[in-house]
Amino acid sequence: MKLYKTKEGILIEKEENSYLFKEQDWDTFINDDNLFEKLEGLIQILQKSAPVNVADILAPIQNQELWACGVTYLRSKVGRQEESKAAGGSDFYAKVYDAERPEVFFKATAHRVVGTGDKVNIRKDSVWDVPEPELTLVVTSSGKIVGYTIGNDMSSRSIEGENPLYLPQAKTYDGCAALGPCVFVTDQPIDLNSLIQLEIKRDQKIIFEANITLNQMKRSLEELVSFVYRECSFPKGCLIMTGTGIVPGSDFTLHSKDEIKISIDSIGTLVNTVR
Ligand code: DO4
Ligand code: MG
Repeated sequence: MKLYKTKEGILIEKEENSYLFKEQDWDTFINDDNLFEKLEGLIQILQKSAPVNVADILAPIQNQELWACGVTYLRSKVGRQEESKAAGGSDFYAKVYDAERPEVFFKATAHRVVGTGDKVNIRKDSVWDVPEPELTLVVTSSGKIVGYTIGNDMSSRSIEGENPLYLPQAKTYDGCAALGPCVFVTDQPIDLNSLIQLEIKRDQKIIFEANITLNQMKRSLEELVSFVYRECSFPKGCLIMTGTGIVPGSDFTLHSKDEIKISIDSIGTLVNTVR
């Protein structure tokens, strides 16, 4: 089942049918360990509605914090080592890839996040920017993964590469993340053979495309949740980006007006343009 946060309310989509649940508080609705069973129950009693209107879709976040994990795929480790060689950061990335404790960092609150169809941002003080396509977990206060969405962890490689201590500036700024289009809710763990695909278009032409399967991730999803939840409570639940396995080559940087499309099997496609 797919769950959309929309301007009209919360829309549940199951196979070809849609059900609109109006005037519902997203925070209360989503922060439910029995979300899948709740949706199964609701579609028995709700009237069918019109299918989701893409222009009405909002980012699936309200008062949840958005956290992110890093260097969870080999490609991310290698890309980061390349960009930080001059700053001597190379060792840190090799160590964190192999360490028991993963890299986790605070990414944003809803205020800095956009939904599908909206504009992501690149910083004016950055000269090297990339999107990072990431499976993103929807986690309740108790630490249960109840859904999956698509995330774009926009990143400044020039700032991050200059000094790894600049990570918060490379990662967190207005328009630094996109989430959506929906939350995929299932009673089974997501299939780790699912493909993440990234396509970037400039002037209607594809200038970069790549894909990777989730099973290339070095760590388990539960492991990442358990580290984010160590000594942190999340009264409204939390969204967790799980890291990128796709890093374009060093000669690539995003431009204003580029279109970024990220697809993950079973979830859908998140589309954004650069402001
Ligand atoms: O250490 C830098 C950030 C890593 C990251 O965001 C990723 O691997 O996805
Ligand atoms: Mg990332």
